[in-house]
Amino acid sequence: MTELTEPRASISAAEFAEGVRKRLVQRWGVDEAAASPVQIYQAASQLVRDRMAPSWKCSNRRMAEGTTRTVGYLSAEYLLGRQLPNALLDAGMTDQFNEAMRELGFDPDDVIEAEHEPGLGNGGLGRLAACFMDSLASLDLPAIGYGIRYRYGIFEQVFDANGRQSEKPDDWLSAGDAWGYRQTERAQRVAFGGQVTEQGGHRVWHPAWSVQAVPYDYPIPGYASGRINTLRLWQSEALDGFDLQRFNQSDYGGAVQAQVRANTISAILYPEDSNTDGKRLRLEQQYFFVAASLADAIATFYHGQAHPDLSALPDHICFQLNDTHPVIGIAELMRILLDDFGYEWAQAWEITQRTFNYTCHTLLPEALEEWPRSLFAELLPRHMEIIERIDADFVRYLRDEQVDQERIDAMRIITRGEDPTIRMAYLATVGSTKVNGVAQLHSRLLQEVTLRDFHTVYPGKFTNVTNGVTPRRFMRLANPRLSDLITEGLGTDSWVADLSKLSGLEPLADDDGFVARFMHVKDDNKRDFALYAQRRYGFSPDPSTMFDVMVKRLHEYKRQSLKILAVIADYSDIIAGGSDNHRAQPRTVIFGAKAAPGYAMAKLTIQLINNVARVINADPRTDGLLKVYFPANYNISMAEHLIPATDLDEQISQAGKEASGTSNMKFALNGALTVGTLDGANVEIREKVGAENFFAFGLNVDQVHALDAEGYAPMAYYDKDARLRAAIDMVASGAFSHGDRDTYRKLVQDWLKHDQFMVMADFGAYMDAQRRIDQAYRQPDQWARKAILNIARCGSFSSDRAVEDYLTRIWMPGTRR
Ligand code: 8GP
Repeated sequence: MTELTEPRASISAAEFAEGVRKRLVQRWGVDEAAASPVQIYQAASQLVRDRMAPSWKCSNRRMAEGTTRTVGYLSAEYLLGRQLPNALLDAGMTDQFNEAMRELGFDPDDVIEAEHEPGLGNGGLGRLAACFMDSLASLDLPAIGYGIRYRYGIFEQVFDANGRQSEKPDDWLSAGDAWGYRQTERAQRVAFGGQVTEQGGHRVWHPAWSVQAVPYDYPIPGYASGRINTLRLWQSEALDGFDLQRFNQSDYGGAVQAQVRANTISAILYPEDSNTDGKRLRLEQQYFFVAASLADAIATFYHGQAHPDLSALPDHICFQLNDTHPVIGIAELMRILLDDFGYEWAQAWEITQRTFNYTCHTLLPEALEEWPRSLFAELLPRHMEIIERIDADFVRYLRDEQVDQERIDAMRIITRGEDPTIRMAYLATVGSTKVNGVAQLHSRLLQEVTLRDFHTVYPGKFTNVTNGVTPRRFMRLANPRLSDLITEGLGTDSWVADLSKLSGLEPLADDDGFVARFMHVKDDNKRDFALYAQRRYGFSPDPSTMFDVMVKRLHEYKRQSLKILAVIADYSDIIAGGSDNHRAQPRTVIFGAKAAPGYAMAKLTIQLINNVARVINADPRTDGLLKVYFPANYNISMAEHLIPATDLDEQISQAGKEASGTSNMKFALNGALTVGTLDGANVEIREKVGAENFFAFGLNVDQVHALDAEGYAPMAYYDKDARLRAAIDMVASGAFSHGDRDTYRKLVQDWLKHDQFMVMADFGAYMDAQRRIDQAYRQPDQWARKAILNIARCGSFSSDRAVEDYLTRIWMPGTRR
């Protein structure tokens, strides 16, 4: 399949096959003739894992005993994607695996696809965590990722006959866990509730109940580095799981009550939190994994010491807080230092601040977590006291700095008033050494808007690290054809570990032979995707059309509605037999998006997209011109098939709302061109690839602010723009709801009356950009040239570079590697 070289492992295909056979017999008593692809996958994974074990042990020992500061990544999400292909690549066993599978009578792709992808995350932030874990190991840096082993990951999305989203539990462990090692002896007790009393001048917490946090360790192999780091995911279990007495009294429910309660904590990712019970559960989850992780880190670096010198903790490990979910860790470390080890407040605070750093991933005020004080005090009374003291000290500090009272009130960690809340982003900012945003524009806006007052008080705290993506998964594994071509073009495959080498491709953008080969690669990838879509989803996009793709979480700020309105406007033009200017450029528009289960507007948008697709695809007038598909359940595996086949990538959020985006990087590195607003990392991508190789459109941040200030009136755009009117009228008329004019009324009303994210204002510019895109696409070799330049100039969007930036700016400032 691929001609690329890998670090070669000393295993032959025959040995690989034999190893699989042996495990099939040992585990299930079957041979290959009787085995299912899932069993073959399990056996192959076990073999790879077993072969990693010695290096893993060695990396763990080097981490615990070495002098290099370990990175502790604290994240509620890890969107890992399938493990087997990545592990095979890193261990240099892909070829042997492929051959062994064929020898056993299986298609290697079927075995790879038998793995149920662990979807232990929601979106960008969770995938970023997975990319960083990969890069840390590949750069041979000691790191440990901490998170939760959710019993059910991100929900499985299904569409009903009306195109509406519903959610099914993601039972990712149903066939067993091929990669996680249960580590019962490293279990930690995590306590909740109760009271705090004063005893001999000390505050003593008497918790009301506890659970056991049991870790499962997942290997994170580095690419060609030999290092295997650990992702440690905690599972919540009851301390005394089963009450035999109650069972014997026929109270069967009561007998497992503690078990059920404890299991709930790690049951699902992001429980719905519109009510207090949901909120409490989320807070329990956060404290659960953070408390277990801190205790585990101390056990790792101070193994068995009765009087550990925790002033050296930040020299052993620094914790990166991946957004606000783990921020309770700041109060927990304070509690450990004060209560468990008797440190004075000042020293404890100094240690804590040196141990933590915080990454913010959003600009939406509503995404910055706050906890009701009452709930917090009930669940974590001692932590509440600690946060009160942190808040009081902070206020004193601000007064000393002559900050005026109004600003002090605005900055308090605990809000005033009737229902006070704890602002976790503020606690994170005060309690960390460094705070970073995830793209230049985002970091600037954090400093100037979202956390402006904090930036004024602590200017040195703030920095930027632009996100990155791993070239192993998103190029080398997802796009073997392009990878082969790049390797041939550069004469080496060292780019896989050093993506800056892609710049060597730049001259090849003018080489007709190379350009032609690139176009072949893209065509073949599109054909592959068409086959995959046919097999998997039952639709078959025409590879001779432009593949125009928008995949990401469904959120109003990301503006899927802008895209679907443009599609409807084109459709309306087609059926009106209008200007055939754009009709010369046939397109296949592909959406992928999950909406949060409680997010009504997002769900309505999904319903609209599905119904627009239904109507357009059934209308023969669109044949050969326009088709729209929305495969359900977008996830990493779908991304790996779709991104390499994409011609045009849609990154059309309202400027100032998308913190960074990372799919924009994946698409550009796979030779898609971007149509995008000047938002998040789009700005940097455009700078790198050159304005002529990027289709920018729409209002920039300053223009958005100005329009807001002067009073935004979306209706005016509707009145002015016939294309927009045609599209909205069509939705309102019931064209996509079997004639029912009510179905999308909320959406239509919102567009015309409210339109928080200025879809109307950007519509005209967006349509114009699409016409420029049509023009450009009609010169395929010029388009390909632009795509090659995108690849050649995007090497800095590797997560290896991002991790290096974290290293020099945050984790080990002053060091150069
Ligand atoms: C995302 C941002 O939306 C995206 O722009 C960025 O690329 C990515 O983080 C990685 O930095 N943010 C989230 O995923 C996020 O805020 N998730 C919280 C709701 C859980």
